[in-house]
Amino acid sequence: MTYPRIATLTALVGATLAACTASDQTPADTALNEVTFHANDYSFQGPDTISAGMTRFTLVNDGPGYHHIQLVRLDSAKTLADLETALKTPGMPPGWAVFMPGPNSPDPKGSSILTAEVAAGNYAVICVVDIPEMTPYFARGMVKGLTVTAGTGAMAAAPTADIVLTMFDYNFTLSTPLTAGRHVIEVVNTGPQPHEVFIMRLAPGKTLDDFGKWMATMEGTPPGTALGGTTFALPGVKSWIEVDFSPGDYALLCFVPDAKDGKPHLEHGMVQPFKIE
Ligand SMILES: [Cu+2]
Repeated sequence: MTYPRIATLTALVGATLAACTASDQTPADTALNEVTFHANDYSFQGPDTISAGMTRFTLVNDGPGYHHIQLVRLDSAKTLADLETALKTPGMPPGWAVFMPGPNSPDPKGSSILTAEVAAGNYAVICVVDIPEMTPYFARGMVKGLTVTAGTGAMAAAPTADIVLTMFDYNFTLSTPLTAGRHVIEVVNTGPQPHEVFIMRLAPGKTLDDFGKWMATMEGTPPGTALGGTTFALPGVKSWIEVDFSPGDYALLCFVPDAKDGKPHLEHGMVQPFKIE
């Protein structure tokens, strides 16, 4: 089947990105940073400045659309305006725009949580979701600046995960099967391409095909529930997501456009159905 795009980087088809440099060891806050952003059609509300370090992002989706957070570190003294200009150009993104994962989309009126290491620098918080009109929401105003200042000490420890989810070309593997209840999942991209994970739970009797068709219009009752995940992560990057699972049929999906043919990775096999008993 052909899926419409969601959470893709339409402007970045064919991109190959420089290796992540998020681990620049700037001084960080020793406590876990807690940061909340709200998203709606079409803007973000949240802090303008945070401290560097291990940061737990809570994304509250005020809806009505799907929204997520893609962090983009702006190196070389580039600005939000420079990024907005660059994103209008198809093809390889400039090397100064370093894409880092944030919480992927929950359902409207839902929330999703992701923890990641954030280095000092100037960032953009953007939403790349583009359904149903296929215009990425960052082009409609979902771009917010975020200044990350150097902290004062060693960085807080990463969350303790009970499962590791590995993303690679082209699938996902789990260190142990997921079970009902709340899990802290370490998500790592072993590449070579960038990947994301979007977690969805299908409504009873509904299929992924139903979900793909619904995304084309987003009209009527959705055939499933979005449970977050991570947005676009470069090879080598880790993040930690917190997800509650109840019994049902689920899938892990990657919509990142392929470097070779531009098709979403799920069309290359990056779709992993699973069941929670
Ligand atoms: Cu992928």
